[in-house]
Amino acid sequence: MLKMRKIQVLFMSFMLALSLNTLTAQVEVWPGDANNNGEVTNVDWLYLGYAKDAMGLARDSVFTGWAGQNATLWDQNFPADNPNDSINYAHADCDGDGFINFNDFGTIQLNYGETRGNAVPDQFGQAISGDPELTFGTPDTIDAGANVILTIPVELSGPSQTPIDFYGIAFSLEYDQSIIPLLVQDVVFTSESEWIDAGSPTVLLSEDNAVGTLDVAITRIDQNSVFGMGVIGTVSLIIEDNLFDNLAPDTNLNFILNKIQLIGEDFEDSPVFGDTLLMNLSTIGNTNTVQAGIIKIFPNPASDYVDVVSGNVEITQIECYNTVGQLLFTENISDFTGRIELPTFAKGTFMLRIVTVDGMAYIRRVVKH
Ligand SMILES: [Ca+2]
Ligand SMILES: [Ca+2]
Repeated sequence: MLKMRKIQVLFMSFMLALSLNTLTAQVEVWPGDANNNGEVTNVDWLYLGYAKDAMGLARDSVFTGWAGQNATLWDQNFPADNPNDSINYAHADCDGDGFINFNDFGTIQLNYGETRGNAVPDQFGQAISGDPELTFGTPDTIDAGANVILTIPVELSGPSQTPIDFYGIAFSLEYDQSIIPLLVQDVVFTSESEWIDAGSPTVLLSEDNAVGTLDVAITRIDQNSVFGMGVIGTVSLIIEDNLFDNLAPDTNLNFILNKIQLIGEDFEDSPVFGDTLLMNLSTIGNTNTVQAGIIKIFPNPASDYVDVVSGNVEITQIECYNTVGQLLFTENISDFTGRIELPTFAKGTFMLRIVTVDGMAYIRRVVKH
């Protein structure tokens, strides 16, 4: 009888262990939250890049809505300093089909910015002397006419300009949301570097104009990092017609690079110094080819013609471009005023590049209606 009781206890213990084991093999996955911190951000993009092409158990249904999904743990975990903190690959299979591929990157874009209860925001290490830095390069001149664009390179380098081990990077570009909406187009980031060789499908951009933030993530997907340094992309601003008329000349246009997470071959993230770029509109005007408020055009919008009037310097030439930068015509003028006839033009927006005798050029946008 006693022996029977013992066998019963043993059997129940076995069943309990079995059910516990089954329980621990299950996990709740929120589609897009690849690092399981409760929010979908550009950092999740790095986890997908690292785990790209891995395979495991599919969930019962392929579902990408923002709701917790039951999943079975995969065999693989992301590397972590403390094994207890390691995150299972099941979280990176955002759509639950058993493969980590570009569809999962799409799920991050779908659910970007979503949060669930008990979210623990992504952590960004504090850089100290000797850590890599992400910096703004020198803004390029405004190339009047063909492309009325201000470009700012973004560069990544190790301490004292040494190469770094690069697999992926996530960062945020912050700007003054009260000024940027005055530009024709929003802030654009283009990843165009050969040394990181990330390829366009692996670049995430998510802009939030309300708070003035552009989140960027770039990751390789081949499980091999590269050693290098240099430009990783370019921030571009397309300047609004009368930005220089509407804003005080001493207005500052500021950009900040922060919330940076850089990972290398071993998935270890290293703290990275960010950067701040303070640009003064008057500086942009002086160092480039645009100055504030000296040239006026009217009427604008226009139907038949536009008059261009210079306050104190003679106009020598007016060039007219369409919005993709094609030169439509050039008018030679030797006067303080000039008239541009528009009757043969289709309705739309045109850019005028007005050159004055002192060699300056001024950009004005004209709308034909
Ligand atoms: Ca996350
Ligand atoms: Ca998947």
